[in-house]
Amino acid sequence: MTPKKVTTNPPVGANQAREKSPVHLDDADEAGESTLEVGSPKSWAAGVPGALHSTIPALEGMGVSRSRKTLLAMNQKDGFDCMSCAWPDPTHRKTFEFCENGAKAVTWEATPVTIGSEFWAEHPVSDLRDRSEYWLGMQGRLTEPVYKAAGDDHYRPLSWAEAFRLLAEKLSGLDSPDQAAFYTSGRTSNEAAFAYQLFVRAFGTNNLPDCSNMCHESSGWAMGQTIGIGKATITYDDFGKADLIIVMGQNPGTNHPRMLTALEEAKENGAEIVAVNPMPEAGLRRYKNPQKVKGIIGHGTEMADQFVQVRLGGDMALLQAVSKRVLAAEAAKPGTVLDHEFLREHCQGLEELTAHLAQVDEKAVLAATGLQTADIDELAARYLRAEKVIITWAMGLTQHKKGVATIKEIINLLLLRGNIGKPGAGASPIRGHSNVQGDRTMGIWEQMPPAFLDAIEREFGFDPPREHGMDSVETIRGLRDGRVKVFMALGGNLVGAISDTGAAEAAMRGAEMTVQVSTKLNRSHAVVGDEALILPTKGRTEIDRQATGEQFVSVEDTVCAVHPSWGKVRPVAPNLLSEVAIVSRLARAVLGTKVGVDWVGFERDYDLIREHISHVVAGCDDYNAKIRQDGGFLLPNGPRDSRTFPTPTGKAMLTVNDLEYLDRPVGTLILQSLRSHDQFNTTIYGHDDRYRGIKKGRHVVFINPNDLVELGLDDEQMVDVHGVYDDGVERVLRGFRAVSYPTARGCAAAYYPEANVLVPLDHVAEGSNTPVSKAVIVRVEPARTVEAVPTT
Ligand SMILES: Nc1nc2c(c(=O)[nH]1)N[C@H]1C(S)=C(S)[C@@H](COP(=O)(O)OP(=O)(O)OC[C@H]3O[C@@H](n4cnc5c(=O)[nH]c(N)nc54)[C@H](O)[C@@H]3O)O[C@H]1N2
Ligand SMILES: Nc1nc2c(c(=O)[nH]1)N[C@H]1C(S)=C(S)[C@@H](COP(=O)(O)OP(=O)(O)OC[C@H]3O[C@@H](n4cnc5c(=O)[nH]c(N)nc54)[C@H](O)[C@@H]3O)O[C@H]1N2
Ligand SMILES: [Mo]
Repeated sequence: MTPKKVTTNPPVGANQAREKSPVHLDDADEAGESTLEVGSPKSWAAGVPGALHSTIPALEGMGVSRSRKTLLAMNQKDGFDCMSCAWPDPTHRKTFEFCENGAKAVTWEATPVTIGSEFWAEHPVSDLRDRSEYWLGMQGRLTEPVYKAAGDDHYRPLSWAEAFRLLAEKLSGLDSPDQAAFYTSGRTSNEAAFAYQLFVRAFGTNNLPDCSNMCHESSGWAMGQTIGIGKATITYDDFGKADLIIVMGQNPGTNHPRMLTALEEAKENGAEIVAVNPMPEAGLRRYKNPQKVKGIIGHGTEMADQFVQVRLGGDMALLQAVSKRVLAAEAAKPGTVLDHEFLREHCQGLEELTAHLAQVDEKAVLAATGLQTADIDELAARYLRAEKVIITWAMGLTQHKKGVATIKEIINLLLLRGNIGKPGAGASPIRGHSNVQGDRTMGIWEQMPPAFLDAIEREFGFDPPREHGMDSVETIRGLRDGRVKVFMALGGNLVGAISDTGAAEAAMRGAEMTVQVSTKLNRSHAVVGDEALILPTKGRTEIDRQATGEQFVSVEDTVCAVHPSWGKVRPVAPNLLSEVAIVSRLARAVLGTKVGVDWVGFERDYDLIREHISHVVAGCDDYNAKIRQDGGFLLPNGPRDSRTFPTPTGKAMLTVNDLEYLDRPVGTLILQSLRSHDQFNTTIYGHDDRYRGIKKGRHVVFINPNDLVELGLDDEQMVDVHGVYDDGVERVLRGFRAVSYPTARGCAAAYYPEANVLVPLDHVAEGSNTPVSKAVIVRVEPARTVEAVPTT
C-alpha cells in the first residue's frame, strides 16, 4: 500500500485545549466521532513523519526553552529516563535518543498548563465523570492537594498536613490493614516504590496490586516456573548478535519505537526477523530510521522477512508446532539439531515434552492458528537455520487465557537449541511502563517471596505480613464485596485500565475512601469512594530538590539495566511533593514511631533509601556506588550470565502444556483491544492512529473484509459490539464504526481502554490472573441507534 499524505497531529500540549476551556472538546469529542476518517493503513513506520511528529507537539505544548531542556535530556546519561516505555538505552547515545511517542509523553507531563484552585469550584465530580480521558488529561497538571468529603460533589483544596491527617485517620480506623489496598503504576521510581512497599508492609498488609498484574504478569509467571526468573535473559547488545529475532504479539512501531533501531541494526548484521501477529503492524513491515539520512529520504529497511498472520490466541499451537518440527528434524538426523550438552546439563523434562509434542494434531494447529502448513514449515526452517535466536513478546501473548502456557512454549522452543544464556540469544518480554520491572524488583508485588520479607525483617526489625495480598482483579472484587474499604494509588488509573468497566466503576464507588497520587487528572479521579483525595506529585522531568540538595531517582529497564534519572525542568507548581516525600510523610502520619524507619531521612536524602535497598534487594548491593557508575549497572541474571537456573530443581524446566485455543460460535468474532498511535495506556494524546489510517476518532472496530461480508456488514457501517459471555450481564459498545482491515480471519480489534467494557472481570489468564484483554467473543451487529457515545 502506498503511504498517504501525512498531516500533523492535533497538538498534544494543553494550551489549545485551555484556550477553549472550560468546556473544550476536541474535534472528535465535539462531533461525537462523526468526524472520523478512515484511510489506508501504512506499510512503514517512523522516518520523516516520525521525526517531525516528535518535536512539533513538544514545541507547541511547552515552548522552545522547556522543549530543549526536556527533549535533549531524554535518555541521556545525565538526563531523565523517558517515561513512555521500558525499552533500554544503547551504550552510545545519540543526541536525540527519543522517539515520537516519547516526545508526546514528555510534552504531556512537562506542559506548563496547570489546574488552578478555581477549577474545583467550576467542575463538580459529577461533571468530571462525564468528561473523556482526553479532556481530563488536557486540563493540565495538578498543583495542590484536594479533598472530597462524603456527600459532597466537589473536591476542595486543603493543606498537605490536613490531607495526610485525614488519610492516616482513615487507615488507622480500619478493623484490619487488609481492608486497604495500595496500587502502583509502573512509572514510580525504585526509591519511591521501595519506600511505599515498606510503608504498606509496616502498616500490615501485602495488598500491593500493580499495573503489572494487567500486563506482563503472565511472563513473570511462566518464566519464574521454567527458568527461575521473570525477566529478559538478554542485554541490549544481544540484538545486534542474533541470527533470528521473532517478534510475537507486539507492536513496536507504536509502543516501543526505539526497538525498531535495534531491529534495523540486527538486520544490517545479517539477522532475519519474523513478525507473528494477527495485524500487519506498520513498524514490523518497513522502517525508516529518523536518525539516518537513508531513513529520511529512502524507502527504509524491509523489516520482517516473514509475517506470520496468526489468529488471536493461536500462538500456543504455533509454538508447539514449531517445537514439534525441531524434534522431528532431530529424529531424522539424531545428534545434529538439539543442543544435547545444554539439555543434559541444564534442563529437565525433554522426554515428557517429546512424547507430548508427538501427539500434537496438525489439524488442530491449523485451526488454532489459521495458518497453512507451509507457513509453519518456513518458520521452523528459519529457527533451525539460526544458531542464535531471540524471541520477544508483549501484550499479544500475555493477555490471553493461555498466556502463561504460551510463554512456557516459547521457553521450550528456546531451550531445545540452547538459545538461553549465550550471546545473541534469549527470551525477552518487552515491558511496558518505564519502571514496571524496577517496581517489582523493589517489592511491589502482592506475593513477594519469603527471602525478600526476611530481608525486610532483618533490616528494619519488624515482621512483615506473610500471607499473600490482593492483585488488581482481586482488589476490584474486594471493593465490590466490601472487603476493601480504602483504595490508594501511587500513579495510574485503575478504573480506566482494568477490565469490566461497569463492574469496576461500581466497585470503586463502593469504597469508603479513594486516594490518587497523580500528575494529571484521569477517570480514577472522577469515579471515587465516599471520600476522595488527590495528592499531586512531581513528574520525572522535574527537578527534585530536597534538604540535602537535588535528588535523582533510579529505574530498571526491560533488560535489567538500572540507571539514574535526573529531573531537568522547574516543577510546574511550588506546592508539589515528590512521590518519595508523599510516601514518607504518609508513613510518619500513619505509623508514627511504630517501626524503626527514618522516614524524615528518606525524604531528605534518597541515598538513605538506596542504602537500605542495597541490604534488602538481591543484586543491589553497593547500590549507591553502582548507580553512579557511567550508565548505571546490570542486575545479575542467572540464566543470562551463567546458565544458572534458580528453580527448585536448579534446572531449566521444559514443560508440557495441553493445547487449547479459542473456538468461536458461528456469527461471532474474537476481539482484541490494543493501543492507537496517539495514546499511552489510558492517556489519550489525540484521536489519530496514523499507521492504521484512522483519523479524528477512536470508536472503530477493525474487521477482516471477508468477515464483514460474511456478517452482512458494510465497510464503515455503524455497529454495536456485544460481548458474548454467559453471566447474564449485558456488555456492549454502541455506535462504533466497522472498518475493513487486513487482520486475521475471525479476529477483530478495538481500542483500549474503551473495549474494557467488554472484558468480564472473571475472564482472566490461568495462573497470572491477568485480564484477557486480547480475546473476547463478540457479536457485531448493525447499530441500534446511530447516536454516538462520548469519546474517551
Ligand atoms: N506509545 C505508547 N507506548 C507504550 C504504551 C502506550 O500505550 N503507548 N503502553 C506501554 C505498555 S504499559 C505496554 S504493556 C506496552 C504494550 O505494547 P504492545 O503489546 O505492543 O501493545 P498493544 O497495543 O496491546 O499491542 C498488542 C499487539 O499484539 C498483537 N496481538 C494481539 N493478540 C495477539 C495474539 O493472540 N497473538 C499474536 N501473535 N499477536 C497478538 C496485536 O495485534 C498488537 O500488535 O507498550 C508500552 N509502550
Ligand atoms: N483492555 C485492555 N486493558 C488493559 C490493557 C490492554 O491492552 N487492553 N493493557 C493493560 C496494561 S499493559 C497496563 S500496564 C495497564 C495500565 O494501567 P495504569 O498504569 O494504571 O494506567 P496508565 O494509563 O498508564 O496511568 C496513567 C496515569 O498515571 C498518572 N501518572 C503519570 N505519570 C505519573 C508520575 O510520574 N507519577 C504519578 N504518581 N502518577 C503519574 C497520571 O495521572 C495518568 O493519568 O492497563 C491494562 N489494561
Ligand atoms: Mo503494560
